[in-house]
Amino acid sequence: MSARGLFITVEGGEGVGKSTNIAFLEAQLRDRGVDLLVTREPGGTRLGEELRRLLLAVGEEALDPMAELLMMFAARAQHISTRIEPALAAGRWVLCDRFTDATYAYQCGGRGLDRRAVGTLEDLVQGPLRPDYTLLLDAPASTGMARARNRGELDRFELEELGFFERVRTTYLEMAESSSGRYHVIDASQPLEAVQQQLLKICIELTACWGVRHPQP
Ligand code: Z5A
Repeated sequence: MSARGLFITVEGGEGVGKSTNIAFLEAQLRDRGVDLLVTREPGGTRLGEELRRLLLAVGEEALDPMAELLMMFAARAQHISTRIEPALAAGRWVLCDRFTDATYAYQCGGRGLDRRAVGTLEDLVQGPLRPDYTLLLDAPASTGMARARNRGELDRFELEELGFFERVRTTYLEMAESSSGRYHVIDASQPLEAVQQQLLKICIELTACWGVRHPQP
């Protein structure tokens, strides 16, 4: 039986560079022989992608924050049972663009929902599953918003005001502060080359510390 894989999540406010840097991390980890599943939340499965479409759509009916929270966890339940757990159990590493820390940041920090409600759903849906390692790409909310707005049409979250994204950032930084070593915070307001130099160091350290299990032929 293969050893369990490493579960890495990448977090941050909008436009901090998650997609750009996940592509970089993926290439670096694969180059070092890591058998990797790259995925995202909300999404990663057919159901999850369908829920993502509904969550990001700018509709006529405002989405109730509790409905939004439950949709995030419905997508997560499907994602964990059909993709994340099987990959980790087979010894593959999982690199996930956002996970439950995003729920604490957006639904609790941003929308003001009770952390205990999220904690209850987290235990119910995930059991003991938690990320092993979390990279937080941190930048002032205004920097991320400006980058995202340069890309064109805005989704339902991207239409939120600056204060919403400032609360999201504060919540992420509080989680990083109180997490015992799981978080690694990177200053994502630096030029991309400087961000990626730090990511490269992390890839080297992670593959050295955790060992790389090559896929079975
Ligand atoms: N959400 C939630 O509420 N609760 C949850 O539990 C979960 C999610 C899981 C969709 O997520 C929404 O779901 C999200 C939170 C919510 N909404 N928001 N906001 P998403 O991750 O798909 O959405 P996003 O945060 O908006 O991601 P994004 O817009 O794709 O941004 P990004 O991936 O972080 O950035 P990027 O596309 O890589 O970079 C943006 C631009 O900046 C691009 O032109 C880059 O070339 C440029 N860039 C990147 N890095 C740099 C640096 N260092 N310097 C200069 N320019 C840079």
